[in-house]
Amino acid sequence: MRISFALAGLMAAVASLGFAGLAQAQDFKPRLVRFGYGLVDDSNQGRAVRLFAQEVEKASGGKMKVRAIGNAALGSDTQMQQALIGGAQEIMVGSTATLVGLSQAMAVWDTPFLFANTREADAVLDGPVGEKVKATLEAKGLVGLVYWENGFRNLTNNKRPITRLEDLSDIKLRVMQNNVFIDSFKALGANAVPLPFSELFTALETRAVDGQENPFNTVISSKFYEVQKYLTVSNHVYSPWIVTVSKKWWDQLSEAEKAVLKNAAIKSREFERKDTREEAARALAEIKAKGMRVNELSAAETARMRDKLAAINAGIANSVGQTYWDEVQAAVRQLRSKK
Ligand code: TK8
Repeated sequence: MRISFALAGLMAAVASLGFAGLAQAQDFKPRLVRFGYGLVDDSNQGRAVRLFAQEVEKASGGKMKVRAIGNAALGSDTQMQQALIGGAQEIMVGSTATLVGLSQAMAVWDTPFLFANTREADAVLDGPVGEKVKATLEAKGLVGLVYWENGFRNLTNNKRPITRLEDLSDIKLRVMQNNVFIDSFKALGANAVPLPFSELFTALETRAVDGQENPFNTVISSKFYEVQKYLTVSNHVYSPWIVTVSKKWWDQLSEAEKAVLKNAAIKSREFERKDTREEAARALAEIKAKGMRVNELSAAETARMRDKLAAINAGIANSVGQTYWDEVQAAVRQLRSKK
């Protein structure tokens, strides 16, 4: 018993020291790590991928080289997931929402108005139930490392400011490819069109769709202000990103290599959330300066939206699994009761 405790302590020490500590050069093989993502290089996603790359290279003594490949050059989120599963790509970051086809449990994060603020999001995602949901990916051939912040989503469109729910009724709105998003926007009366993010800018530009919903950061980095006139602050759902690794590749790594990736992932998470929040805090001013017309959804209309969306909760609980649903709800309630 005592020996295994000592061993666990030693392993934790090795993990936290990384290459500079007890791990030896022979624990690392030369490895090329392709890290794909959907947004442009100059985005919160791109910046955090580069931070991760630097950390991994440093901690592996230059043995592991991370190549950051943005702009969906390796494919959309779902295409990259398949590449990871097959072992043709090592790492990616994308929306948890696009993983729902592989693991239904992931859809729990798409529950409208689940988190009231980022404090709740961080605590629940990084807590026990967040870990459990992340672990469901392993059976599908993916290892989830950490959640990053995509952020609270807001509506943009080309037709009109959304001031009442009814304003959505004739809007062709691009949504992420998953049932919770499709059902949510159908419940709100919009014409929900699922499309991969990599096709979104062109769809907006050619007016194949009228609008979309994403955090402020993405409206800026993807230059949606060039093709969208109105932004409505609705904060209708908090969207996480998740960093995932090919399990096929992960299983070939030494413990020291895995520890390097895990530590770099945690550092990238801290960096990414801070960076995203700083950018989001100044984003609205920039979006207005770019010429978009911004309005805030009133408290009364937000309440109506919330009520309409509550109608799909039972369906979400049913598809993600009642246990996950209940645990997430309990975790949120607990946070609210103790602050
Ligand atoms: C980027 C996407 C994006 C997401 C979306 O690959 O699809 O709207 O918000 O961040 O994952």
